[in-house]
Amino acid sequence: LRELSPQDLRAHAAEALTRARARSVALTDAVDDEDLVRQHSKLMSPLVWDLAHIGSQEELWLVRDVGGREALRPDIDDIYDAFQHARADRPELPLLSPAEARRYVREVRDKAFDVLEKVPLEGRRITDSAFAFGMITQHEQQHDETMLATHQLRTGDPVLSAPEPPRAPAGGYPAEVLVPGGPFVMGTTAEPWALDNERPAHEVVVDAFFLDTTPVTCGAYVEFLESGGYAEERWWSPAGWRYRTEHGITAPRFWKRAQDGWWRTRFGVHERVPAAEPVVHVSFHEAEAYAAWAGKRLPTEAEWEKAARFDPASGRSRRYPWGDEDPTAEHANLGQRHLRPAEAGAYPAGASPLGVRQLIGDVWEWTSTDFHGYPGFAAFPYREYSEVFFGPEYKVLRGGSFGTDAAAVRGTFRNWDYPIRRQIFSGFRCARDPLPGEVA
Ligand code: AVJ
Ligand code: FE
Repeated sequence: LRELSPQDLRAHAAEALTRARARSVALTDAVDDEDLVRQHSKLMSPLVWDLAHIGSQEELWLVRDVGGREALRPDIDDIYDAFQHARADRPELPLLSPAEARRYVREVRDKAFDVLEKVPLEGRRITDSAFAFGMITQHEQQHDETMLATHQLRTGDPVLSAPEPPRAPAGGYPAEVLVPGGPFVMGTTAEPWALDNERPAHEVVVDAFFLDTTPVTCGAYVEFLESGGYAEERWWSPAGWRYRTEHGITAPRFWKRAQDGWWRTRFGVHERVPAAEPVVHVSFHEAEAYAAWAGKRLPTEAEWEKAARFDPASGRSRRYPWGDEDPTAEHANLGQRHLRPAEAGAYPAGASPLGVRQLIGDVWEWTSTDFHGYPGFAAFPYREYSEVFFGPEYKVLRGGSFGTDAAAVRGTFRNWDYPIRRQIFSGFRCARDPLPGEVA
């Protein structure tokens, strides 16, 4: 990783903040004020809460903490503290109006840019001044993905549009590849914007395993459905079966069976379920049941990261499947450039050395691993960022989705959620152990 000068760090931070804001503005300008203050689902905040919360975190960390400046709106700290109020309760709070929220985030941003120009800037460690700008950029981009999920939950005519993602090129590639056993370096110490839970780099030994070269498609998932997968307890874990039964789950979220096959709604568009596209909006339990039905299993988090980062030629862990270069539009479906996953097999330029595709972008991928800190974990900047979520209730997801920005995902990035959640852009791919005698 090259060392940036303070001037380059400033330019990079300013560009990343500006790009995040363009997305926040697009997502909140797409709907009217009534829509902004409405709660579209108990699982989500009103969009206007996300907007002002983005400003509030920026005020706390960049303006007050890094800049040492006076508070703009100390009176609203509590309202926009995610740990004080559950999402379901946020519509009842005395929120800033859409106009006030827009003005507030603009005022905070002006001050943050002033701080960026004036503070001495250093760059590589999590405790460096530059990290706070990276953290706040990623925070805004994470809320942009959350707001996109809220858009998916709203009803009414479509308000968002984007070009179609690239098709998968013709040409054969294997359905699965063998990832060699042995040690690799998991996590990172050197990646400047890596969050606390991605640190530190540490060696992990993984046994040889097979991994699917693409995420599981809607077409494959329909076979599971049509063969009665949701009616057969044997494919489901006890917790998964309880969840399926209690919630009356019969298909991925947003899917409906019609006379002529499966349909779904996607950002207000009613469309046929596309067979070639990775399945999205499935819970961990559904992913696990599908894998059992297919005679496979979900990868562990370490297996996923080894497949995404390990270069067998050098023995080194890379930043991304394709190398150390930041993602471009050729590598991965990221950044809300498209409002859907690309067909399985797309983005050949983003494949790993072993030929695993679409590890970054398209859909978040459920792993079988509970969310825990790595050996030597140190909470930064506060325990609520990730440490308070460590434990068996949360499963790790990897790789980012079409809704995730390049600034907010990398080979080491870790997302987490409850195994029942599926309003997020979640899919999966399968792994399996080698058969006896299959691996030398
Ligand atoms: C990493 C996506 C689980 O949305 O709860 C946003 C990101 N943290 N604000 C979340 C986050 C604080 C977080 N996830
Ligand atoms: Fe937040």
